[in-house]
Amino acid sequence: MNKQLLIAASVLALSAGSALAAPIMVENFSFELPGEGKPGFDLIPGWSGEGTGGGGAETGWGPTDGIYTGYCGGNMEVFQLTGHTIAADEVYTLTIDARRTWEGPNITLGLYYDDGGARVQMAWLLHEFVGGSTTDMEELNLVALANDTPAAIGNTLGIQIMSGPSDAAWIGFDNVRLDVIPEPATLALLGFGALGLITRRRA
Ligand SMILES: [Ca+2]
Repeated sequence: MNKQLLIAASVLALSAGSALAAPIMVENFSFELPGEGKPGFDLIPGWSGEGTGGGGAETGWGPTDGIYTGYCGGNMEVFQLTGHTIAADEVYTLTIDARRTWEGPNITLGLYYDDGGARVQMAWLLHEFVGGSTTDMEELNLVALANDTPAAIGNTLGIQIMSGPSDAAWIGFDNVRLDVIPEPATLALLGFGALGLITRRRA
């Protein structure tokens, strides 16, 4: 193996971490279903809601995908268990667009693992909305490392959206995205695969 090939392989391996982030499916990520009326969380595929403030899906309020947004009052936890099993060395990025629709002081994004039906939080991001009684949609990001929560490994990954403490305060959200960067062993295999490709092309 010559030096040029080694350099090419190293660059590929280094760039693989960001380039190969893979999406994890988020069911009804944009709150477009069921697509009629103003359903509560008990009627929205993929999502559940618990708490006293209520909420669901509605049209308007600045959707960043489609025509519906999710919304809730205070003291609410909106959540979805994905189909992804947490593996060692994985890195997750949760991205959501969110706003204050009426006096909602803040939003907390969370990633959790399912422990026999209990939601155990792995990582969270508290964001305070700055502006008037309503604000525009803004993109929020939460990054979490599987290895920071060893008990999570082998369990299923979930998404949480939580609202602030006052029932009479409302937030809106849309376009929930979740990505995973593979563990280094997978990256190494991909790097070697790319190296093999280069070698064959030169042969
Ligand atoms: Ca939407």
